[in-house]
Amino acid sequence: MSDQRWTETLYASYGQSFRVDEILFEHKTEHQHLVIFDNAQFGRVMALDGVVQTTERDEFIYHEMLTHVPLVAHGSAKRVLIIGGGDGGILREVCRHKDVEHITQVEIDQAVIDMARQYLPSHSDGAYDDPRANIVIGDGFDFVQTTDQSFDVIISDSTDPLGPGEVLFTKDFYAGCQRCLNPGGILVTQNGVAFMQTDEVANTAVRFSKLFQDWHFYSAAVPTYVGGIMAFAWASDSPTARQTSLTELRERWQATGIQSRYYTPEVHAAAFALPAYLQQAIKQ
Ligand code: AG3
Repeated sequence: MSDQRWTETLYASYGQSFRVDEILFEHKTEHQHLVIFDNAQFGRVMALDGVVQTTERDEFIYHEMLTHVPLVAHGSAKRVLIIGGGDGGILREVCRHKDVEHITQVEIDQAVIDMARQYLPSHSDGAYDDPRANIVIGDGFDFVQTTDQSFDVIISDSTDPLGPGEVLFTKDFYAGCQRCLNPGGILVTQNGVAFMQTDEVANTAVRFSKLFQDWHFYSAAVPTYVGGIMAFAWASDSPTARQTSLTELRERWQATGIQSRYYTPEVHAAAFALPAYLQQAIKQ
């Protein structure tokens, strides 16, 4: 048995460690270090620059919550934009919504898509071949500033705000998203592990409060985004989408016919309840 270990370096004084059972892919340049390895507990793990991006065993929690919460709350989304998300997990979940007619995904790096299709095939699970999916290799920040398309739901599945992912947490990026949201549209973004990265949540709150009529956060615990609950940011000019009643959520979810492993209408409604330390952090 291998005794090689991989340790996350996202935080200076604390980090989870995995036994590396087999390295399947490694790409190391001056700027980037991407690794995919097998681990008995979490299956295949993909890490970028010392940060776990996704694992086979717990990815469903993150991908279901970042997809079904905005889509079910919207209720009639036809056009969806995904920023990042090269592993295909979000695309897979969006494709499960039969009423969605068009999906644009803007991923900066074709290599991430190719690698994920090869080494993490259950993430996209064929979604890259869905005729509704339109894949753009490019910069998500530029896309939202310049596109003449508009969308009902925008999902930002980014890395942490370090390096190339940083622009996807700026006020200008959020303003770009607002620019290409249809009336009643919803933007959701991954916003870091709330306890470990509380400043990220606080910063987004300031930026959203200047732009959107309604904004808030919701959460889910994803084991390999270690340190407690992951925060997802929510922004919309619809004051009501976030307040959709449980009865309505149940009806809509049942109508999709989707079999989920984490998302339920009850989890959806409860996910917007925030612990007091977060309420304080986002208070304007
Ligand atoms: N994107 C979010 C990774 C966040 C990890 N960061 C952390 N633990 N704070 C993952 C891409 C999944 N499609």
